[in-house]
Amino acid sequence: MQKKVIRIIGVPIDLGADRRGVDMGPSAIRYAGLNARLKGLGWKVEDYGNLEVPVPETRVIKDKRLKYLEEIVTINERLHLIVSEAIKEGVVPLILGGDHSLGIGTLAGLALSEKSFGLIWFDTHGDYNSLDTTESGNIHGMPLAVANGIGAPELTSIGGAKKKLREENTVIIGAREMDPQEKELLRKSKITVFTMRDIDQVGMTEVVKQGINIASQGTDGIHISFDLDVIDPEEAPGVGTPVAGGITYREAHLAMELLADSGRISSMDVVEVNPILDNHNKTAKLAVGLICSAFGEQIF
Ligand code: HAR
Ligand code: MN
Ligand code: MN
Ligand code: MN
Repeated sequence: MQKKVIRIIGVPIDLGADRRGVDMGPSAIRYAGLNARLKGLGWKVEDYGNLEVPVPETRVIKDKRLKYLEEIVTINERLHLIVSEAIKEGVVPLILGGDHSLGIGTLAGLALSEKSFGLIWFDTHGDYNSLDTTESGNIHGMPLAVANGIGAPELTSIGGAKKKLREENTVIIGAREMDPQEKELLRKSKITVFTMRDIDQVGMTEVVKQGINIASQGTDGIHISFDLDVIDPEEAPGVGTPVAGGITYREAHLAMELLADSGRISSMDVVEVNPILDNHNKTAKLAVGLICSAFGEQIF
């Protein structure tokens, strides 16, 4: 990877999730030493600070099937412009969440540029709920579907009417919990899903190699959307929605190291860090380690 500029964009949003606390994620990740570590790797780091996000107590939920829709639209409208500007300038956007609803803005921003991107979505969840399949009404369970043109028009139209991802270049890694109807919807797509079972059976190396291959066909780069809840809660307790049986600390690092080796990473989201549930900022520190591995840090 050619080392140049990483632009950090904090999005302290928890309006897309029920459990409060992921709004503190960007602060926890910076506190864990992100900027200095990246600089130490030879990157020029531009920190754009955080987007302004309203506090839930100042707002009302208007539609229980799409909680805080208007606020989430406003934030993602702003985010997508910032991301597309970064890509146009040739810098690497690194978006710190916040809940995964920010993926809507990131992917819309990437789609605005003239380049095409493959997508690797590390997550316990499919984040592929539509208006009809969601059981929670939480928008952080929807971003991948929205990017694929499925969902509330207010969300799918951010950045224009077209689809924001190429299904055949999109991969989910680490899935282990999906809503029944969400699963059906995802099966109808051309998105490749590597579940925990696949990782158990063939190993992380093989899964990531295949993932990189799928995400690279005919694309200019790969966007990584990394939801910390993909990691086992023993090692990443500070996440919005912990689910047992996740990938290990080492598997997560290996995945980032292999992606770094590919030289194809062009942007990254790191989401769902919840400092309230964390143990002395352990999960944020892990997030920083993973970001650094993705951006070139090597053990030896
Ligand atoms: N599928 C559930 C829902 O729609 C849970 C989604 C949880 N999402 C995240 N992001 N934590 O992956 O509400
Ligand atoms: Mn908040
Ligand atoms: Mn997610
Ligand atoms: Mn998740």
